[in-house]
Order: sequence, then structure tokens, then C-alpha cells
Amino acid sequence: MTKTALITGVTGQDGMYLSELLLSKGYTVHGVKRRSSSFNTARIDHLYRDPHEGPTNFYLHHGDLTDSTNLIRLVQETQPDEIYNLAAQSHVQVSFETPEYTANADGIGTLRLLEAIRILGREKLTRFYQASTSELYGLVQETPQRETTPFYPRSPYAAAKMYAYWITVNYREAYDIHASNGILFNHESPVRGETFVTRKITRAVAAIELGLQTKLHLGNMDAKRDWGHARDYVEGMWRIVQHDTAQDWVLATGRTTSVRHFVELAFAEVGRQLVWKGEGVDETGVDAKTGQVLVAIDPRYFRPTEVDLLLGDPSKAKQQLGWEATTSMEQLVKEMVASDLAEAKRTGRA
Ligand code: NDP
Ligand code: GDR
Repeated sequence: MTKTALITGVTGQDGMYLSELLLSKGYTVHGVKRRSSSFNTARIDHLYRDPHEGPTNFYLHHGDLTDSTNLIRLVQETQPDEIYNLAAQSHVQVSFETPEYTANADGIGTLRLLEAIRILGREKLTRFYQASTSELYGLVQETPQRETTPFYPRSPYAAAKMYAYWITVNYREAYDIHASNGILFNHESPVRGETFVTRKITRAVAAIELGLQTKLHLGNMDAKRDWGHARDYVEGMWRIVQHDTAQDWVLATGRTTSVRHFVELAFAEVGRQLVWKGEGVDETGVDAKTGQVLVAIDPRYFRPTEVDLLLGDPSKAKQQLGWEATTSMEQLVKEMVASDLAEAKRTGRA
């Protein structure tokens, strides 16, 4: 029998890859998108077919994680077997500027969806996936980080996600809902939001290479992240939801890399070798051949509290879900730079 999934955050990076995956498995997919003054569906337009033009199993609905009546109605109308709660104000730095909104959407929004399941009596009918995050580890208490590592959130975003994590655990224990947290480490792709550091770097490399931009300004280049490919991670989300028992799972590559090294790899894709000069806010990345300054620091991008090092231990997911990240960091950088080069050539814009 065809399964039905409801995906919040369907217009985001993971929403796109997860929709592709579930549609390829024969699911009927209902996506929740926000109303905006301009089109915000670029990532999923290739999946959408106007129902007037023929059969489809991909539907979009307006909605918002801050509107409980809307969420209850959507769960009632779509009767999902599985809900994937991917919607969030997902930018850590922006969460320092919009802390209350972030708490509302990312924290209480999760509660609203769980309550919708309960109010509609769907505790045994709907499985729930919560997009939890390695940001929960924050000021890390143990390396590598695993399911049992204590949390220490370092941003309004992480604090909101911490509430979402525990309310998911609580609803599992209190009401026996199949509700799981995927504690996902950073995952990227050619459709990663443009202001996250990896995409900002690969877009700048493409623009600099085509003469559309001269320099890339970054914040803390010492930060280290465990970066994987979003395509691999949505497969993990699906396996988490299919597992017999609802649990909490780390998905990661098990390898960590500094922002600085990511920059080096990205410029290497267009044949440029960087030499680092100066220190602290005066550090620059200089083209070894031409002497052109390609990378400079802008303290505007420093965060009030930073997460210095993330490195995940994905062994539980490997052993019990048979999941592992298959794309290397090098392949990821290659794919992202190639995509941004093609895009910049096509549009002629940075
Ligand atoms: P994106 O920022 O690309 O997508 C977020 C999605 O949430 C978008 O569709 C956005 O809509 C939507 N959204 C934002 N606010 C609301 C709201 N109030 N109501 C309804 N929808 C809303 O994030 P990713 O795809 O990268 O991440 C997916 C989820 O996983 C997020 O919850 C994120 O916090 C979490 N996560 C991500 C990781 C990563 O490395 N990518 C790692 C760990 C967790 P719009 O398009 O209109 O902005
Ligand atoms: P992160 O991702 O905060 O890990 O959250 P981001 O790419 O924003 O930052 C990674 C690291 O790079 C440093 N950095 C910069 N970051 C940005 N955005 N812009 C810069 O110019 C810059 N310079 C240096 C940051 O300080 C940080 O240390 C992402 C999001 O997807 C979350 O939603 C998700 O939960 C986590 O990953 C896991």
C-alpha cells in the first residue's frame, strides 16, 4: 500500500532531497511551504505537477510552524503515515538576531506538530521524525560526539532545538508515539542555502574564477565541522523512521575539517593554491601564483558564542540501520564548485 508522508520545510535543502527519495519509493508526499511574496519553491519545482495537468503524488500546502490550527488541519487532511519535521529557522547566526522567533518556530513548532498527532488520535498511526542537530553538543563535552554525549547548546537556535529534542523524547515516552530524533551533523549540497559557509565559499570561488567577484569575506576559519552530503543524510532519515523502535540517532561522516581547509579545497578545484598570511582578523588567503588577496576576515561573521569542533560517531546508525555516509568531503566540494561554476556561467552573476 502506498505510504503518505507530510514534510515540513519541503522548500529547503533537505526537503528537496527527501521528497525526491520518498517519491522514488512510491510515497504520496505532502509538503508544507510558507507563503512568501515571491516564489520560494525553486528547489522542488522539478517535482511539482499541476494537478490540472495530470496525476501527481506530490502536493504542496501553505503552512507555518508557528500556526497550530494550520498544522492540525494539515495533519487531519493528509492523514500521514510519517511526518518529517524539517522546517526551521536553521541559521545559527541569524538565531542571535531573531531568538524569540527561532524558539517559536524551531522549539514550540515541534510541540505543535506532536500535539496535532495527539489531538487527532494518531499516536499509533503517524510516525514522527525530528530534525535534531549536532549543534546540541555546542561546547563539546566529549569527542567524537555520540547519542550519549551530554548537550551544551551555544546559540538560541541550539537551545530551541534542545527543547524540540526533549519534547520529541517526551511524547515518545508519554504517549507511545513512534517519534525519533535524527541528530544530524552538517550536510551540504549544491542546493545548500547560500549563506551557510560551504555554499558561500563555493559560490565565491565560482564568481572569483569568472571575474564576477574579487574577494571572499569569512568569519571564524578555525571552526571544524563534520561535513557530509545531504543526499546521503535523507536516506538516513528514512531508515530512522522505518526502524522497529523509535530512538535517537547520530548521522555523521566521522571526519572533521576546518573551514580554512574547506576554502583551500574549493579554490584547488579551479586550480588556485592559497597561501595564508597574517594572523587573527588580519589573516588573508593569497593566490600563490598571482599574489591576489582572495580571502579576508570580516569580524561581522564571528558569533557571540561559537561551536569550535564537531565530529560525530555514526557507529550506532551503521550497526543498527545499515546507514553510512557515502560521499567524501572531497567529492562534496567538487560537486558544489562545479555546480556553482555552471550556475555563474549561466546567469553571469555572482
Ligand atoms: P533549510 O534552511 O534549507 O530549510 C528550512 C526549511 O524550513 C525551508 O523550507 C523553510 O522555508 C522552512 N521554514 C522556516 N521557517 C518556517 C516556519 N516558521 N514554518 C514553516 N516552514 C519554515 O534547512 P535544511 O534543509 O538544511 O535543514 C533541514 C532541517 O534540518 C532544519 O530543521 C535544520 O535546522 C536541521 N538540520 C540541518 C542540518 C544541515 O546541516 N543542513 C544539520 C542538522 C539539522 P523557506 O524556504 O520559505 O525559507
Ligand atoms: P552551522 O553552519 O553554524 O554549523 O549550522 P554554518 O555553515 O553557518 O557555519 C559553519 C561554521 O563556519 C563558520 N563560519 C561562517 N559561517 C557562515 N555562515 N558564514 C561565514 O562567513 C562564516 N565564516 C566562518 C561559522 O562560525 C561556523 O563555525 C549548520 C546549519 O545547517 C544548522 O541548521 C545545523 O543544525 C548545523 O549546521 C548542524
